[in-house]
Amino acid sequence: IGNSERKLALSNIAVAYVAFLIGTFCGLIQVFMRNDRLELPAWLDYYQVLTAHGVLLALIYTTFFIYGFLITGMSKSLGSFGPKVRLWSWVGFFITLIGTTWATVEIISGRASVLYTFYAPLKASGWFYVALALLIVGTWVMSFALIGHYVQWRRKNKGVLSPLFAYMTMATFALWIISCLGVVGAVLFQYIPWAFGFVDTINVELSRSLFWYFGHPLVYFWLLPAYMAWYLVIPKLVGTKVFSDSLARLSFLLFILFSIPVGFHHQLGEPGVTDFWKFLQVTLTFMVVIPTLMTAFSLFAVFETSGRQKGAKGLFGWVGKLPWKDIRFTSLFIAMLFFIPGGAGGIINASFQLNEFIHNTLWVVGHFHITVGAPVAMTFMGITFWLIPYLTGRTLTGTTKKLAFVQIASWSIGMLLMSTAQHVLGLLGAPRRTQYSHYNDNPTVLGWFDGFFSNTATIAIGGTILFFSAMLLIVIVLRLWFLEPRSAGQDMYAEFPLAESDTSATPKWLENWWIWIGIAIALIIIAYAIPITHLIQDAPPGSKGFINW
Ligand code: HAS
Repeated sequence: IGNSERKLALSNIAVAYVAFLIGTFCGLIQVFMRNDRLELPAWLDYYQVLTAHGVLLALIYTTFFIYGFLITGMSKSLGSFGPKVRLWSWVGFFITLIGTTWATVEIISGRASVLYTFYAPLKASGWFYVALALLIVGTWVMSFALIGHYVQWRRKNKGVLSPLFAYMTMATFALWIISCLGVVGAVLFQYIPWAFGFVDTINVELSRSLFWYFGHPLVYFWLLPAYMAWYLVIPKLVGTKVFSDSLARLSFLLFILFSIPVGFHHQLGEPGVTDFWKFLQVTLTFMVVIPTLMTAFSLFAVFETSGRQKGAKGLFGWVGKLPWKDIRFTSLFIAMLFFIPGGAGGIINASFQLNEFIHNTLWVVGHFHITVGAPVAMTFMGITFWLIPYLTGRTLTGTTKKLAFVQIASWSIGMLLMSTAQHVLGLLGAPRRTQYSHYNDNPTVLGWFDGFFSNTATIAIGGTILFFSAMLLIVIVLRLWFLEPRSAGQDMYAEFPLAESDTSATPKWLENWWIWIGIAIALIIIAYAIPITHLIQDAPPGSKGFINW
């Protein structure tokens, strides 16, 4: 890929890992505070640290890493960027960086302790919301630059299906751009006027609904790049092709359709939205499970095909033929394993009645650590092991490879301990988003901390192992960036492993974006138009309307 794309991708990855470093440190502070083992200095409080932890890891690490990965893959699969694409990608990167830095300064200085969901009536300084708006605009500029690259390629290759990596990138951007409309609406028309004092009140329920219109697809914005690695990198590593090109494309399309009109499943316990609309969105939530099951089917098919090609016999003989010693593979495989309980937990969350039981408990914290914190984060770690060498021209050698195994193993153990304890404590009723660990010594509550997995000490042990693993990852990143030897020619660790995908049987209509975006918009209107109208019309006096003046 071109030099400019290399620098651009590396710049994104560098910001991602700076955010990762600070964010994981905040995580360490977090687990000890909940365990009542740490007193913070007066200028720092629990919510400041929790906000920094959530924003830096869930929003900033993921976003910058995703762009680093997608920029590299788009350049690899469609060719070098033209001057305009290059220029706008850099412009987008700098806008996102300014937004990010500004938002982080607001959080660290204590002016935005509103958590990553920034629910009203918690109020941050107006500049925090301006910074968030910049962050999103920056990602849009980068996305549109890459969409421009794709459009140019399609003009030059009329009637040809685009390479699978580029297609999946476009689906991810479609999902991202449509979903951001909700949060952009809330930030521009509700939070900014309210936080700067132009209006006195805010329509709280509307702001939450607009947030979750964005917030749920946000989790698939994290997940889809991981799926890209599962669909395209894994078959290459196990020595075979993508199982089915059309299945892969269809599963990404289904995410565009079903990941957005489902935000109410985060608000099942809230007033203001009638059960009918909640039920409709819960039903659509179950539809979004289908593309994941398709992905699991496709990956098992890849594992089995490659195993059989290597002579595996019997029902599970192929397991022994998988390349376990290749850390690029092992890290992704463990990431996928975590998604089995992670996704099962998601189904529990989305079940209307069961949600009452787990909502606002530590269970939800356990859930998102074994979805975004394990399947997504560990896939990004697995990608890091070859993406940085690919971009810096270095390679992954003996010591760093061993460190990478230790890092993945320790992340898995830490996450297993921490998230299991979070799930169990959540079932026992321990609330989320609170610094109080002993709940005023309430006798019923003290019983929560008896067992090994119903104990905040286990969370703290898991969190400490995770922090150790995170620091190891930073060491690996630095070694891959600056210290590892230059790769000599054909080096497997300095390659972008992209599997072949046979498009001969793929129907062309799968790449007619207007049809799919049109259906997605229709579904969004069906699921949201009436309840949002009600939220505006029925708002309590003093908070009527969108902007409330
Ligand atoms: Fe979730 C809350 C429902 C998936 C992240 N979720 C959250 C929050 C986050 C989050 C961050 O319905 C907290 C938000 C907050 O701060 O309040 N979630 C779901 C459902 C799914 C789901 C139905 N979530 C994710 C993913 C996330 C993520 C993915 C991040 C990346 N979630 C909810 C709900 C809430 C929620 C409610 C609100 C709770 C509340 O009340 O507050 C589905 O997408 C899950 C589908 C997945 C499966 C698993 C099948 C998997 C298999 C294995 C996969 C293996 C493959 C490879 C593909 C059904 C079968 C095969 C190879 C191997 C080696 C196995």
